[in-house]
Amino acid sequence: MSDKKRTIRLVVNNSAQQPPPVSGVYLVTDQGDNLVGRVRVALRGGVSVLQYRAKDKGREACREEGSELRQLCSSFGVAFIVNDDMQLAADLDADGVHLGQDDDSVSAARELLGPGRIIGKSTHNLDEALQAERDGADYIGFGAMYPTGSKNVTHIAGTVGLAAIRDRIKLPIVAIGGITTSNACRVIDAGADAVAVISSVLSSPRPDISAAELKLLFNRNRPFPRGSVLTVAGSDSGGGAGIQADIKTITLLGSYAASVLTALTAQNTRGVSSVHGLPPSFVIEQLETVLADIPVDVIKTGMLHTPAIISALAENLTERAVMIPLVIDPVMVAKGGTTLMDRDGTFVFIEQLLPQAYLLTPNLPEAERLLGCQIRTVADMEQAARQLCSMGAANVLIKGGHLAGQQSVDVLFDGSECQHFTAERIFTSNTHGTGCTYASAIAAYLAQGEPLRSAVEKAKEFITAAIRSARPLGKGHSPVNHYQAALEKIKE
Ligand code: 3NM
Repeated sequence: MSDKKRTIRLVVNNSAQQPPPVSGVYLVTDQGDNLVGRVRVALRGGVSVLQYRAKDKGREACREEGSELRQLCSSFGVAFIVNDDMQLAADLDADGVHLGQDDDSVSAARELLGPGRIIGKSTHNLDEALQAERDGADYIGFGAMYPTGSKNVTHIAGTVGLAAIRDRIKLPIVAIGGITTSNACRVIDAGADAVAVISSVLSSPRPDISAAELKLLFNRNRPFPRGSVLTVAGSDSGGGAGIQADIKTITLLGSYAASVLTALTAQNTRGVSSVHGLPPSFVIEQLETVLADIPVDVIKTGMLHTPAIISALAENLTERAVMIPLVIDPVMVAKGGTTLMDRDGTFVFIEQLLPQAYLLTPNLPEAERLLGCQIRTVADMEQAARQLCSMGAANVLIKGGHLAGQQSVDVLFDGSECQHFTAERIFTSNTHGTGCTYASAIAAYLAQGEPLRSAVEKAKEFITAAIRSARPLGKGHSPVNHYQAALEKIKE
């Protein structure tokens, strides 16, 4: 494999340090129907290695399916590795082979496959891991982390077992067994370079989303600025909302911020006096120029201004081979009442952009406009979040700031259950930039490898502190206090 190919195939992070040759999301195939179709969707989420594990299939069927998967991996720049069978690996011109303890030796596989191929070995304890290292393997599989329905495992090494061998083993460690988006943080924190998964991605209703969530978690131990967020939004000349609020939030919380402008506003704390939109082609040029060079972990959108910009953005994002998780703040009306997304824009938004959302973050008036119904209670918010999910958003956070009551309750629906995030209600009109800041904080925490619930929880604390500490500025709605809120979060 050439150096160039190796970089494209295996680098899944943006650290200045050289990443290990096997890292990130290592997907192992299952025996279910439509495997190639499900793997294709998963690869869009950001997989770095695919292991073809064909159990109980005839030789010809394996060759046919394996060859389709091999081509798919090549088109995504994903390493293709065959489980157990080094002859099949050679026949399929695979990038490598993964060997069990009872399979062929590393040296036999190296001899058959030739130089530059990746050879992995399953291990379950320190002795096996050290032996694999001495034998010249390129990485080790290590498991099981947790009980699993995908294989009859007899030994649970767990994260404790992983942490115990981590410092003794120089090879990349691919942890395996029962890993999900909920427990993967513990596995990564215990020292895994990659997580091998079957069911949590391939049995997911959204394999792309599950893979993307796992991939983001690998940012959690990177140096600062940790992860990068691209915000696509309008400029607020007053500095309290829009791109300005986004960049302050993302930077103060410790991520890198890039920006694509959609429109310039003449604006202060009292309102928007005019909006000067940018040509959709120039919005896309900014987007393409940034993405061609800067590794972006999360895209956050705010004011998109025109149906043509929404449509051009949606089209560009759908056509990307690997998706970038999208946090969409459906900005529709400015605090002072100016309409920022008209009826046509709303229609295009619902049709084209909303279905691409990893997370949609409407406030109550926005959720009402998107659904054409009234939302009066927390139960209504739950219902609305479910409906917006059924329109295609993977996760929906409906913000309850516009409801009455001593508590401000936000509702997150993740496609299976609702969770509430509650904070004291702060009775103030100093709320300029609240929506932009909250969505940007969630995007930054996601880019830093926080799972969604934790990202929303931390961002809710951040926005609450920013509203509480807002200082009077201008004669209208004063902006929230990004700096003070960030100081409080850093001190925690
Ligand atoms: N090997 P899931 S556990 C193939 O411990 C395999 O060596 C394991 O599937 C080991 O992600 C396992 O669905 C199954 O738990 C992994």
